[in-house]
Amino acid sequence: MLNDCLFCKIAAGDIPATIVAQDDQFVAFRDIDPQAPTHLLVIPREHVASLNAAMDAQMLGSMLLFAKTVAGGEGLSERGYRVVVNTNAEAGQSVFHLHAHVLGGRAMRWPPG
Ligand code: DGP
Repeated sequence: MLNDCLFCKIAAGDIPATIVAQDDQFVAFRDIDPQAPTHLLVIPREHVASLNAAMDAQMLGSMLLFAKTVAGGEGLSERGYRVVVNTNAEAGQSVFHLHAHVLGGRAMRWPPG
């Protein structure tokens, strides 16, 4: 755990969040500024700053499976959803603890903004 990391604190339960699923490796919670009717964040409990810093293929694969499971739990499997990993400045990453956005509940446009 990184002492000054917001998402490490959420994973540890030190900062409240609306948690929808968790296991020993990952936590999924509702984004504080939702961009779609369903907007969840999936984070690893382990501190990894961004996708650039992620080297553990098992963790990355399991994180994607976890995102799929929580999307299903939100009823999005059939109608569709989007999983987004913003990485560094031009992608708009604002919290430097790896996270996957799970967005759904409305039609998504392409290309993304
Ligand atoms: P990104 O811009 O990709 O780094 O996404 C960070 C997301 O984190 C952004 O959509 C807003 C969300 N967020 C920031 N602070 C908090 C918080 O304290 N609680 C929750 N639940 N979400 C937060």
